Amino acid sequence: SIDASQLDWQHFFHLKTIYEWLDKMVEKYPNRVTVLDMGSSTQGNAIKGVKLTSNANNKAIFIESGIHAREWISPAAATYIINQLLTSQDPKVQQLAQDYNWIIFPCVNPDGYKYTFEHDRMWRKNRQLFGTCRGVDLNRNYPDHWNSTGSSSDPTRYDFAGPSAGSELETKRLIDFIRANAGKEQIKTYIALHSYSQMLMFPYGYTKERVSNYDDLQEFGKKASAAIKAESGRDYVSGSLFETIYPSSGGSMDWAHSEAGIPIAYTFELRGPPDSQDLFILPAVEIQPTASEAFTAIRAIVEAAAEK
Ligand code: ING
Ligand code: ZN
Repeated sequence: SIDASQLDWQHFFHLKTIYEWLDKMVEKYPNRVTVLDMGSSTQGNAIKGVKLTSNANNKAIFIESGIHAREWISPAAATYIINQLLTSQDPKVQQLAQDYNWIIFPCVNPDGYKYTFEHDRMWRKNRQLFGTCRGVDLNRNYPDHWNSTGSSSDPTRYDFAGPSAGSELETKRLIDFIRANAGKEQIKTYIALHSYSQMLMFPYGYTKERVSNYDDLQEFGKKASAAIKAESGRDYVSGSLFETIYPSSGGSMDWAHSEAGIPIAYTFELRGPPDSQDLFILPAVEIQPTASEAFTAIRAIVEAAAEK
């Protein structure tokens, strides 16, 4: 087993190391951390996460990371946030760890993530086989207006929606977990972490129609952007996903909001590299400031929502 100090947020880590670190956190903080397992992926890898608890009656915040394999900053930011919630000396962070339960899955596409370390750094989808090619874009596979816009029916494409809505095991695992736990754990906030583009986006992805709580989500997003600006000087654009990045259907966020009834749902696009053609390859020195921006935005959203 590894020394937990190996996860230093100055390098990107293999799936195995991330999972060993999660186990280490349970050993170190047995009263506060439990390991969760959604079940196995298409290729038999576990989809592991943690729940950070201080009070069983707390409302919960759910963080989904690593749905796109090559977006390595996403799992790195998830472990950074777990570490902050467990170790920060900042009284405001300690308060958030007290007041909410945090359910965090650093890598919901473990097959794809492994593949980016072992074979192809730019792989995005899962590794399901379709004749001579592979992979479903898991963020186009969710059963909410599935494959209606901004996705493809062609398995060779990077945005292949899959053969049917919710066809992929990874999608089923996440849906089953949320269905079993959204009510029981009072999950009120769903955050999906991606890169790159510096955006804080809320539903919908599939239509320009406004969600019923559009004004709240816009307001919380603006507060989160302002908090990031104050921290690092970076500009993060906020708005609905359809209006801000591009129309797309079958994303986990739309499903979490519309089908699972989680009112506060965001997809963050974190930093890309300062100047490079490979916009998913963030230099490791950017992990800490980028992960910190993600946490700052989440804190701002949670605090703004609590004041409502
Ligand atoms: N962007 C997201 C993508 O899946 C997105 C944007 C989020 C689309 C949620 C649909 C739903 O394309 C990246 N960079 O992956
Ligand atoms: Zn992505």
